[in-house]
Amino acid sequence: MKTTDIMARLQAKYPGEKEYLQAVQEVLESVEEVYNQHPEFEQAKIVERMVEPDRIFTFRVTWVDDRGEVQTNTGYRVQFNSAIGPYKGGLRFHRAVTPSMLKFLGFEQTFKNALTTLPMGGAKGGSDFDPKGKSNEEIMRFCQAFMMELWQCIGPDQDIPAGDVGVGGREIGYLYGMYKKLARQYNTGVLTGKGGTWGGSILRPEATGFGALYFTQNLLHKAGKDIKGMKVAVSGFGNVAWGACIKATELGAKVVAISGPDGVCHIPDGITREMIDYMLVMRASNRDKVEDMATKFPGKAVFTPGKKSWSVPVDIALPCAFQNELSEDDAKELKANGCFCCCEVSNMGCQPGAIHFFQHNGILFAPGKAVNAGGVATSGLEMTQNAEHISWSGAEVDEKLHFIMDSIHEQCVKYGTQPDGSIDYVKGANIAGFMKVATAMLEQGTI
Ligand code: 2IT
Repeated sequence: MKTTDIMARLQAKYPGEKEYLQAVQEVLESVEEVYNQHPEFEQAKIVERMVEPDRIFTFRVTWVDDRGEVQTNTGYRVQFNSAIGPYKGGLRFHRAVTPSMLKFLGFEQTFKNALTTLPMGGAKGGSDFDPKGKSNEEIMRFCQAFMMELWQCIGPDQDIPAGDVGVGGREIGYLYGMYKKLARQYNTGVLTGKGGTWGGSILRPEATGFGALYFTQNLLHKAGKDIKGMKVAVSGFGNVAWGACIKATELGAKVVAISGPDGVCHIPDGITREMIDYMLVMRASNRDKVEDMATKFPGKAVFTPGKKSWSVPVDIALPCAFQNELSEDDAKELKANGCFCCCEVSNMGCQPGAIHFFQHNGILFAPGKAVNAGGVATSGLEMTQNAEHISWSGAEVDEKLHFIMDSIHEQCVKYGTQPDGSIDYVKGANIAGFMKVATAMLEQGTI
């Protein structure tokens, strides 16, 4: 396999699918050497098969807004790979959603899910619906209209969606309500991220952020450091940023920045529990403005429009928002301000130039598919609880999550340790996930 040849073919076939091509390139570069040591992979054309989704459902979603006007959006479900289990992955509602974005996310999800140690294949879905400024009733009507098409594609042993950007507990509730009505199936395991009284796992909302901090702790320990007393910059103020702020603060770090599309909030004394709770109110408002934090906590949070969290001097950067949110220039600014570690919590949050800069300038870096895998791992734990018709305590879920994050870190170390003793977490995560999926595909024959 030659990465350049495969990329040239994919670029010609899918011109303009920027995010998808970026994600594939990163994985292929990482695994090329190992792949070429396995002629049986080459013979079975594993890579050529693995970069193509199994199937993509595309559908029209029509709904009526609060003014009585008819609105039309496009919905998708990309079922990427089922080699190690049923399709699993979130739904993203965001105005910029395209097939390229969902293909990149589905591709990444396949390797991430393999890293969790649980039997889940990879998928992603969503819509170009923009939740910004929408009322609760509009959100409900959209979710119902979306499920009118999606329900035929999913099932608890087939494809299990969850949340992602723009889809949280409220949306999962509306989606599940409509699923039941259409499918007349009452197995709650068809979706994860549910409410606590109807099959949701304790700790699922916190899991992505908590898992990310467990991973960060492992990475720091391996490098002989501790998170206690560190200054941390987080981006975004959604579900993932929220969980990361809770755990970082609990572990003794100081979160001094959060951000939104409108700018950054600098919090010199560190985020408080009251402020963390307010992030939930901000998300539920659908205003998409981090400035609201500064309005609510004057003097404690200082808003600067048009700036990112990466402009605030910190020890550790945690991108928690969107793909490509951290550029090479941002990486340089972080380093100039003393940052020594970046754990990517968002999916593909760092641009390739930023990763390259981190890796060649002594900054510890770990990729999203390893760092944020605690979210989908806890979804997997939710599926187990649903299948057994039981519910575990928070302590039990947390212990399992912690164990899974430790194991993901170990896999990265196993496959990513370089001859000079340093750890390439990008390579480690990609090779570990790839080997598992490739081996399963090989064993299941040419399908
Ligand atoms: O990117 C992700 O891993 C998620 N949005 C969570 C997916 C899931 O199925 O819980």
